[in-house]
Parts: sequence; C-alpha cells; structure tokens
Amino acid sequence: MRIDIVTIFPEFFSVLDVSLLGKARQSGLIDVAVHDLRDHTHDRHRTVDDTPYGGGAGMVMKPEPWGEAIDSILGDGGDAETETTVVFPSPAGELFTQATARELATARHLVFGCGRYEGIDQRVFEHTATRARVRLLSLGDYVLNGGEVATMAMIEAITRLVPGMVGNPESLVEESHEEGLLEYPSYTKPASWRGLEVPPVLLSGNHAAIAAWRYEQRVERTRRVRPELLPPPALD
Ligand code: 6GU
Repeated sequence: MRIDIVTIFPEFFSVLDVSLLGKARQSGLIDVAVHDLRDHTHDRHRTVDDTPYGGGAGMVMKPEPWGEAIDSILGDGGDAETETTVVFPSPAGELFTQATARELATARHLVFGCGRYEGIDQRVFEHTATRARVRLLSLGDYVLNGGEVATMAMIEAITRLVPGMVGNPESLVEESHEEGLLEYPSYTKPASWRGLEVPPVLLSGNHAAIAAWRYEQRVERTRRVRPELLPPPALD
C-alpha cells in the first residue's frame, strides 16, 4: 500500500518511523511519503491561507497549493481508475469506523490531505473528486485543530488490517468493534491479585464455557457503555 500525506507540519509524521508501522515501512509492505503543502506555494511568505469570502472568523486554506500538491501526487490526467482514495480528515465528514478502516485497508493508494485553520476551500474537494475517490472522514463528535492527529489515527487503524501487518491474525477478530461488539475483559497471571480473583470459568479449561462467557461479557459491556452499537430489539 502506498500512502501520501499532504500537510503544513511534515515533522509531525516522524513518529511513523517507530512502532509496528516503522517495521512495515522497512519491509516495503507500506510505503509512506510526506509532502509539505508550502512547497507548492510561490510567494515569499509561502502563504497557504486567506480570509473567507462572505466574512467570518478564522482563515481558509487557499485552493492553489492544494491543487498543485494533489496534481503532483496523482500525476497528469489523474487516476480515478486506479483505486486512489483521497481522504480529507474533517469534523464535517462522515464517521470513520472499523468498517471504514477495513474498506480502506484494501486500497492500493491512499492520500491524506491535512487541513488546518477553519478548513480548505470547498473547490479543492470538488476538483479532486474528478480525479480520484474523495472521502471527508471524521474521528468523532469533537474538534481537533487540524487533520494531522486524525490522519495518524486513521493510518494506524487502516494499516494494522493490511494482511501481513499483525503477528497473530486472530487478534484482529476478537477485539472491540469486530462483529459490532466491544471486546471482552482480559486477565493474565496471577490468578489472585490484591484480593481480586480471575473469573473461575477462565481457569476451567472448558473452551465452550469460556467462549460463551466471553460472548456474554461482550454483549453486556456493549449494552452498558455503547448501547447504540447493538441491533434494535426485534418488533413482535
Ligand atoms: Cl478528522 N478533523 C478535525 N479537525 N477534527 C476532528 C476530526 C477530524 N475528527 C474529529 N474531530
């Protein structure tokens, strides 16, 4: 998988060199390139923003540097046919979920456009959509200062689902948000710690009973903290 990131804070992404993602980069499984949006400006101050038409607070990112940056990544003529998805992280986007991560993990080429200030000129999204699949994606109902932190979170969620990325593929199945349920609670040795006991069923060696207990725990935990994730009760 090829990932291009466009940002005014390229240094921010140096953390990609460490951790699991660093290994995947070295192995060639995932190829990440970070691009400085200001390299596509042509004035002395390397300006990427301007005041909003119609007035209002804050600044809007100018379309021209974005147009040039995206042209340089997509190449001449664009590649709407070649499976490139351009993601613009935005609190105004659709919700990024585990299903979104699974879908994007199958892409050959992802581009992340990190906006700052009050946003990017709307025409950038429209023009990019003539040349690639465009998705505005939000992490949740709160506001970050820019797309960089959201891009890091999305890249981590997506790349760990790329085949060959995780040591034990089973650990991808029995985790929160797979099958629409939260994960069951986990325990390790010692069996008794500070007066707190591991649930006896986990020491029983009865694999069917353990699986049933874990499923029950997932449903109960989901009902308690995230009831909206459960299917609606059937109408009779
Ligand atoms: Cl993707 N971007 C920003 N700026 N804020 C957010 C977000 C994204 N998701 C939640 N809040």
